[in-house]
Amino acid sequence: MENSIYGPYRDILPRIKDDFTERIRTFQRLEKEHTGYKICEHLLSRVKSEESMRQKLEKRGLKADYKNALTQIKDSIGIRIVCDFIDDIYKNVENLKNLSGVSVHEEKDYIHHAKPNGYRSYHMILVSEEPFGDVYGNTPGEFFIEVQLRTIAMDTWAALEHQIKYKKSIKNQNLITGELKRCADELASCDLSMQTLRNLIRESE
Ligand code: 0O2
Repeated sequence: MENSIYGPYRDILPRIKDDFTERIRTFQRLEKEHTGYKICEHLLSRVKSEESMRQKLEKRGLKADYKNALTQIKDSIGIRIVCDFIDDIYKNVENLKNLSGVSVHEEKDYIHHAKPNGYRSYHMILVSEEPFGDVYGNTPGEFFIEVQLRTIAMDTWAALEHQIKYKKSIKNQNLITGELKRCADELASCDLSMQTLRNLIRESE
């Protein structure tokens, strides 16, 4: 425990992650029951690995301790919601905002405002009230949770781009980056077409 970057929170963070994930799965289940449509294709969650957290703290020039890991870095708990359609992303966002004891610390809409490299996703940093003491000594405590929401197409693109970003020795970087951007734009166009098709199918039902 003493060696963990998360100190006394090492075993608490996975519990918060699991409880919060269950709350998401619950509103997604209710949505399906009410409308007949699923709003999530799949969901992933993780506590940031010790190594990644230490690297991130070092990169930011911060002391490697659990207080910084839980307050200065806001993605110690990360959840990714992958959806079939763009509208489903915004339905999940709405539901997340309606959860009790949860507030939005930051949100970035990289779907309407894609990154220059073509990256698209909806990012939220949430603050969740939890039945554990936080680093400030408050109980219930407040804990950051990062939620990334994407379509399957956006997720596929991000996975490939992530691989390339970390392969520093790759040849033809510029060509690959340019082609990736083109793919991102084409996938975004497909996402829009798929959304339109779904709307048409629903209207005709
Ligand atoms: P990892 O290893 O995936 O967790 P911050 O998280 O505050 O350091 P920033 O830039 O302020 O970073 O936040 P932003 O833009 O919301 O990005 C946070 C996360 O989104 C990243 O986490 C990535 O997971 C993902 N992301 C953002 N931009 C890109 C991109 O261009 N390509 C891909 N594939 N993923 C991206 P980390 O901590 O960088 O990495």
